[in-house]
Amino acid sequence: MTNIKNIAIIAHVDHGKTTLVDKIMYHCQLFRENENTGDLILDNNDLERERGITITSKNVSVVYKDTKINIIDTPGHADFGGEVERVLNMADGVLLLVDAFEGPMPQTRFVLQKAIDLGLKPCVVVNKVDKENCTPDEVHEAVFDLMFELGAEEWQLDFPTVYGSAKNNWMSDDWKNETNNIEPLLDMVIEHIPSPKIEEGTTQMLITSLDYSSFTGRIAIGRLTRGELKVGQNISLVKRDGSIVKSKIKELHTFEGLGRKKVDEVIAGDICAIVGLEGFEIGDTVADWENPEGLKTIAIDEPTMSMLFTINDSPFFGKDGKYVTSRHIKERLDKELEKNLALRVSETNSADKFLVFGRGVLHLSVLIETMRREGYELQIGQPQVIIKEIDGVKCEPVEEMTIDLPEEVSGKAIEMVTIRKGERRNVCPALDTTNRCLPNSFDLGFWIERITIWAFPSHIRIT
Ligand SMILES: Nc1nc2c(ncn2[C@@H]2O[C@H](COP(=O)(O)OP(=O)(O)OP(=O)(O)O)[C@@H](O)[C@H]2O)c(=O)[nH]1
Ligand SMILES: [Mg+2]
Repeated sequence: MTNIKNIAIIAHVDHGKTTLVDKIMYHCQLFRENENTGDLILDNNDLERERGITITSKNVSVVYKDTKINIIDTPGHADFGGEVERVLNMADGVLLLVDAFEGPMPQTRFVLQKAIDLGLKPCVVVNKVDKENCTPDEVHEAVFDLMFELGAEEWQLDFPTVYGSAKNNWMSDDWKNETNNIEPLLDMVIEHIPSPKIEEGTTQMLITSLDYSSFTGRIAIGRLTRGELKVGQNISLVKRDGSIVKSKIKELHTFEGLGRKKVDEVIAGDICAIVGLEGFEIGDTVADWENPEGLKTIAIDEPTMSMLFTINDSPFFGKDGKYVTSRHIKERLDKELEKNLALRVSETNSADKFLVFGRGVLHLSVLIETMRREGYELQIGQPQVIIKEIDGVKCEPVEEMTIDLPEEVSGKAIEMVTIRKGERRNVCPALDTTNRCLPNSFDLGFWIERITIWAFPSHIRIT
């Protein structure tokens, strides 16, 4: 049996996850010498490439020293945090990337908390040590403090660390000692990430992710924790509510390199994709036909924001797109619901209007832009935050924001934040960083005024 390691790469947005996966793939020779595949290979859809961010998590696998390493590249933006949380269920350990200049950021905390709670082994990568004025040792210490604060157990606090620059293709045990490859990182994975624990018993696979193909329909993805899966096997699907639906496996795939390979059988511990299951949802368990036992199911994020999608009834009707009717829009939204898990759509009292709920402005804007490019024409309303009542108290979603800017212009930023009911959490003059916690309604107006802020002769970054 081949040895398997399942790892997820987690970090705050832009700390270099996808760049690192590129380098791992090159090192493990997924490409021919003369093949020029470019950068950020996994950020493969148009919007990901244009925005330079990862939107959906992706699975790839490489072979290093006779071990198959399944790697899950995750998105760093907070709107997609729920997706990271879900896919962590497929991993036995995480590579936590931290920028050697910025140190741990809000999303580092969020994803690390989830990994610790799931009992995953963390390995730390202090990345971007090529940046000027970076402080890798302090960052390492800050990561330790953060883990301690988040309630990590002793074996998790005893994490190994490598330092390096994913961009410049090197990793090392000591950041002052530059190497010429990323082997120290791969060796760390082999040595410290536990192999999947396989228990005795009948087939069990938690569906943690899904894919969609217009030929075969929805594809269930997860890690086989127990037993085996074979093509043609009859299985039971244990639904979230405990009910059982019988089904059959048409096709099985495991991850190989950048793609998937059709296989006849999957061994426990490996991550696989199943084609042909009827009516499954994320969080269902694929289990034995006769003695089905469900696994603990997983939560799906609730939406935090809504927008009204309407047909274009302005004088510019039909000028921009070719799909313009409410039937077109409804069909497209229904199709999106098949694969976009955090999305909800509700009909309104008008047949031309749909209320679309999502995880944030970025999440919804990605959908709108994708639809526009596909030739849909629609009007959208102002985004509205969703107010939820918890124990009789009205609550609204909050976001954390970090602003980096020189002290002399901080007054204006503080004023803008305060007007929008932002609450100041931390001001850190040494790093020129102002860190605030804001209600979600904040960022709607702020995106517009941000353009004004850009006019300052300084650097401002909103995360
Ligand atoms: N200086 C420097 N820049 C780096 C390094 N690694 C990555 N970058 C740059 O950081 C930017 C973000 O890199 P990505 O790999 O897209 O980051 P990511 O963590 O995948 O981002 P999201 O998926 O959007 O969360 C890119 O412009 C990279 O070129 C590094 O080691 N040093
Ligand atoms: Mg990425």
